Amino acid sequence: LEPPTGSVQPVTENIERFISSPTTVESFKSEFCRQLRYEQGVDLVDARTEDLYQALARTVRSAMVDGWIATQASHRAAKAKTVAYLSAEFLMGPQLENALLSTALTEVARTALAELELDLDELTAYETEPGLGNGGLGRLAACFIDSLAAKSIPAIGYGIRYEYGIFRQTFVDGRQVEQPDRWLVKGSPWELAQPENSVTVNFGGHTEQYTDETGAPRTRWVPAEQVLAVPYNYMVPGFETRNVNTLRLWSAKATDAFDLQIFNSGDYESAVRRQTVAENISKVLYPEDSTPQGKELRLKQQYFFVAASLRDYLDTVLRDDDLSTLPERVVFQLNDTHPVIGVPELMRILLDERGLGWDEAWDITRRTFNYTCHTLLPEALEVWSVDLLGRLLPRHLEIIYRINEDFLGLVRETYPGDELRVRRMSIIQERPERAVRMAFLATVGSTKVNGVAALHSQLLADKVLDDFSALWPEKFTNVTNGVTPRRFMRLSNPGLSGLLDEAIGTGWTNDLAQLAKLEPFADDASFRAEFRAVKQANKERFVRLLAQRDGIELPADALYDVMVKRLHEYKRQMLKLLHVVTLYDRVLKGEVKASDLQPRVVVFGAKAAPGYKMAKEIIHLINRVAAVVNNAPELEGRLRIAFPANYNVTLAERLIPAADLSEQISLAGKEASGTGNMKFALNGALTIGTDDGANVEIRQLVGDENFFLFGMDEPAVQALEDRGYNPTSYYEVDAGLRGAIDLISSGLFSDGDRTAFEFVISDLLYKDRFMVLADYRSYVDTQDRVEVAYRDEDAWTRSAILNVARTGFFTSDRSIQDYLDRIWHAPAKPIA
Ligand code: F58
Repeated sequence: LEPPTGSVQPVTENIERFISSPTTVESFKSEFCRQLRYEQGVDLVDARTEDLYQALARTVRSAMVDGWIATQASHRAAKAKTVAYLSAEFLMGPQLENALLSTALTEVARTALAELELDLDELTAYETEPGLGNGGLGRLAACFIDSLAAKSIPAIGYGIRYEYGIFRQTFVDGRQVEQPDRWLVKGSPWELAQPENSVTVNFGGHTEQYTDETGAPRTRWVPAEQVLAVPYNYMVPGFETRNVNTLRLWSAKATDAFDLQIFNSGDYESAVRRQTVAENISKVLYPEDSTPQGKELRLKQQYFFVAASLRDYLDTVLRDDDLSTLPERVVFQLNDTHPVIGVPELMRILLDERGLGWDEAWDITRRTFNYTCHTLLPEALEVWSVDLLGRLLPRHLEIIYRINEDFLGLVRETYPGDELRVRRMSIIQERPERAVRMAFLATVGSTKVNGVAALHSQLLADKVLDDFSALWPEKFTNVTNGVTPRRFMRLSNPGLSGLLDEAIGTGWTNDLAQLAKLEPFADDASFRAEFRAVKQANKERFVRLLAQRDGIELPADALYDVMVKRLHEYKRQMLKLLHVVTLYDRVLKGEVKASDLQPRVVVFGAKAAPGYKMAKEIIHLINRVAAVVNNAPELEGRLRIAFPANYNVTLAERLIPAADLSEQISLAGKEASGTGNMKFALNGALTIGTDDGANVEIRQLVGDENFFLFGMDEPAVQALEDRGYNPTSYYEVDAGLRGAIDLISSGLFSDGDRTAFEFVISDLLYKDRFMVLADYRSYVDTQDRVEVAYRDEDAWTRSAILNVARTGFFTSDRSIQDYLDRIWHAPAKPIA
């Protein structure tokens, strides 16, 4: 056989004589019917919705393949510098509409389906989203890969293909009950498995010293266990570019070698058990939002996907290239500390497999990694016990020790005699147990460290990592988060999008700064009326959805007051609930007439980590308050609480466009950034919020008069903490607060049981770590101002329009540009 010669070009031409991707109504119909018949194996007349959806999704997927193949070929040929975004979570949300938008096939698909007497919207609504993330961090990764593609940056997302994503939340008697998220049972039409590109990942065993051919002392890792990492590719199409990037998620499979070994011994049961153990690695997403416990499987997951990703990049993209140029070819972005084990892994590859010396290996490694931190809560900073790490990854532990030794040498040199500082900065903590501080390892092993909003980055440098920023001030930078306007405006809010297109043209979708052109329209009465009509229509759409999805009946004519985010004490859902109970209490006490209340629908959406007791108690309390308030005759239907179960990306896309008021009420200094806050503002909701995370920047941009600020700022929080915080004192002096708390303790929401919510209430009164009671008065007074402001329709709408006009900054396209300018320095490579 002749070896293949010549360029890629003639081959492509040949292939394209035989096949073409569906771009017209006719070819779309034909591909759809082909998919239905030859891939699904059904006839149109017998097809179930599932068959139709699968066929449609595969048809749209096929329209992305040419761009995908061309993108890979072009980037490989150009040896383009690639951004490799390493993230344990990618919370992608539904794919169909986004793929249609990016391929500009929405209308083609609609018409093609209509000609077959099928309805595109019905099939779109049928899709179940892959929930491969917990919340903000995972959703941010999804927005970032969207923007990377839109900006034609060579990029690849690396993560884990969890068999079970974030649990499906249900409520039983008002309590959260978790159901497994079996998103893969019907198969995902969006993935392309590539078992031939599987890589082996090792665990356990020991290390050995030996002398190589040149007589140099070397170390090798002799692992005890192997797992196969099987890649599944997802195409990430860019908006208004032909580029299609890749998201590569790894699935764990037992290796043949170890299967066979046990199988041959006749111990079938243990062969199966061993297989299960291996495949457990990618079985389930950790829903932990609170403290990381000693979770061996979690560390295995982290190493599993990082080792597979590094191997994949080095072997398939770089192939035999000289690794000394690695920092010019790739940048590994660490999305929080979950992938930090990649730092010692790259060191191991360079030292043990490629034979580089320590200094050169360290120089390459440090120049290749960067680290994004997403938290300020000390308990959320990952540590891995030396014991566990040494057992699972003995060679990595040795390397970490050596990194630490060199690093502490530098600290001692810089600060002679300051042993306290050395202990504070050590990558290894000694107490309460010997453990590796992953955030420190990430900081030492990276070129740049960034926080996710201006305030967060400042607090990172001044508090959490202060010793490190003193040593390396130039290492620290900020990149304020952003959200993709394709999904969270264009797709989710077609009404607003149409209005924007007419007013300022269509260019805003990938150049969100253009929203500024909307500013003058805030003073245009007829535009305001149209804007209001869109908001009203969005509420009605949401009301219809909720009736159908949850059987919840709501009025559309009300102020939509929305708090959606993970349930966490620092986010303070309790503060929102105390406000609701206060409104009810005022009516019960006759201080306010129900008929004077501004009709308000309070929407909560929140999942609690399954092991987080307080969060689950708060969910229960919200549901019990809702049950009473929603049926209280005294309120005449003017105050309603809706808590639809299982808040996810799909629901967010319908709910956010309907919101009037966005609740961003974390204790100042605790929310790193928030991204929901951005989505609401961009969809014309006003924010009631603390001076926290990205709220700070939102308020600066929209102006004080278009933002409801309340509560202590971070220095005030710190001062109160230093003085000694006593929550009970607030209860004692504030009658409104006392009224709300006493109402909960009275048993009114718990069938007379006065102890039902003691766990929550006594914590508030005697601990209240997140100072709910301290901010209560300011919050409730500000809510009273909201109510007055909302009644002035024109002024409110004006503010809402200005929120849209002034928040273009929060597109993830801008975040990505900031990463490129400050950290990645990878040029765009649009394909022809
Ligand atoms: C979030 N973190 C921050 N972590 O809380 C939020 O302020 C920020 O806007 C967002 O990241 C994006 O930067 C977050 O979502 C997690 O979900 C972790 C997942 C792994 C277990 C621990 C929580």
